[in-house]
Amino acid sequence: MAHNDQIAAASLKHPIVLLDKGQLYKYGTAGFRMNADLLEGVTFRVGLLAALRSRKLNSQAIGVMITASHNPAVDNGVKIVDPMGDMLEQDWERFATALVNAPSDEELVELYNRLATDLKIDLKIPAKVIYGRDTRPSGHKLVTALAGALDATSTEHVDYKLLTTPQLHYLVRATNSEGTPLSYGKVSEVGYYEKLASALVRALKGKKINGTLTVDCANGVGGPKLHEFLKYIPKDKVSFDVKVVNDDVLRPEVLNLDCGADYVKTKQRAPPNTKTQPGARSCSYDGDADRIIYYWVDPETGFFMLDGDRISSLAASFIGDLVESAGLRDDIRIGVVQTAYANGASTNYITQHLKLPVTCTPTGVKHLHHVAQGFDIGVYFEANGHGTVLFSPDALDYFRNKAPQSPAQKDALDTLVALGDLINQTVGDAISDMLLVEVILAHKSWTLRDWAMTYADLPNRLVRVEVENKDLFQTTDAERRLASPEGAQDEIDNAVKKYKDARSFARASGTENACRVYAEAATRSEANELAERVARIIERYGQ
Ligand code: G16
Repeated sequence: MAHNDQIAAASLKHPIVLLDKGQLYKYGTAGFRMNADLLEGVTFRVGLLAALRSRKLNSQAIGVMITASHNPAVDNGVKIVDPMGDMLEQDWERFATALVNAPSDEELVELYNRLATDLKIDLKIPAKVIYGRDTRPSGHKLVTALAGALDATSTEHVDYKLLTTPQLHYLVRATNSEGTPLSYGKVSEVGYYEKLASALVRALKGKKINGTLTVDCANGVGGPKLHEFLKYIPKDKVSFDVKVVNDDVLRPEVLNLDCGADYVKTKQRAPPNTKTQPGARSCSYDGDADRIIYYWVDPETGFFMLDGDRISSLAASFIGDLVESAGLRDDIRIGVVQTAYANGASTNYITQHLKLPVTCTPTGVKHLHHVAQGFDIGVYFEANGHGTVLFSPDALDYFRNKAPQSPAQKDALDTLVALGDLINQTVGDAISDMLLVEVILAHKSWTLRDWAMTYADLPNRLVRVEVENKDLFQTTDAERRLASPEGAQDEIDNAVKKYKDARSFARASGTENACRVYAEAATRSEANELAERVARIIERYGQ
């Protein structure tokens, strides 16, 4: 059978590390993610699957991103991107898991061939994989392992080197749609910048972006990429004053260290090393620039955060108003997708004030993205700042081709078309989401304080709990309840009953070796107390 000897020989160079105590590698919330020392063999095997996937999908390009995003610098990760820039189809995650856990090179080759047969894949047709990595030094070694798998399977491959995760998603879609009526943009990093810059001008329609925006790039790949993007904004048309901070990619150990979106969201404070004017607009990206959180700090109010829920409701409200102004309220279905981490106040605001339906899915943008695709306009954000807005091809067609009945309708339709280009349609994208927020604030002439006035968050707290075996914790009801271990959910329910307007849940993280506990309640001290109580319950059951 084709490639057997090559795969076996290459696999010897990138051996899999067998995990202790018979544990298995798992394709988690965002692919395989762990200490980089364990990932060389994993990445090699992911390369084999990417090659199979490309051949299964008639030689379309498949993406592979090497990143551990918000995790510490010693970790890394690898995930597969499908042809339209979406995350790998979930059915295929088990094939990835099976290949990665094959105990020997012989069994790996055998499984590779069995998958090809079972999935009716013609191993003789061409295959193409494109890939990129974040700034982690371990990325070099993992890229070599990946290329080894692609060479062994005669797969054409393109190494885009350093990229943000959303840039890789963009490039995958652009590659596969090139030359078709649905072309997503030029197939290059420059194409990505040009597309966003041009859409920014069109979406702003001459409105002014006020003040300075400080952007904390988590010392990750977002730093150099944001600097690069800013060069493409036409200065004669848009004045956008950006101060980039935490953009040190030369010292790997500072990646995500006391900065970045995950730090800001979980600690509920600004990165200690960034000094801004009181009340000035700031935002933080995460390590691979697919998440964003806004905030300000001033002596009067202290720290105030505008997270993914806020971006979601801001975007849904603005886009809803545009659809109304375009006279399309009865034609376009807008929906919002959240996870259990969404603040209860945001869900109420969206359902009761904006009158839009909200669906709750398990954590992981792959779940939210899928549900959002069911609407004409699907707005999805996780509270941690990861999300985007999807416009269906029909909706975009409609906005482009509907004959406006008035100048106001034309304005609204033009802005909707521009937003369709400005917003990364493949995955959450910190740069693109930042531009979306800036455009909306400019249109509304809003400061962050005006934005914050739309509703009051319920005080909440997120706690990370290290346990002996996180796999004991299985959830149900979109992760809002624990199905096992038995008795744990009853104890959580009893704890929640003690507090006013309270809610809490626990789940195993799919990217870290830990459980996460979320709690919200009427007051900050109650939310903190409840989170601590539930964390103790999880600690006890996780032993
Ligand atoms: C990834 C996923 C997100 C998820 C986050 C945390 O983000 O893409 O959808 O919210 O992990 O997941 P978990 O709670 O399972 O650890 P990132 O930015 O780290 O790639």
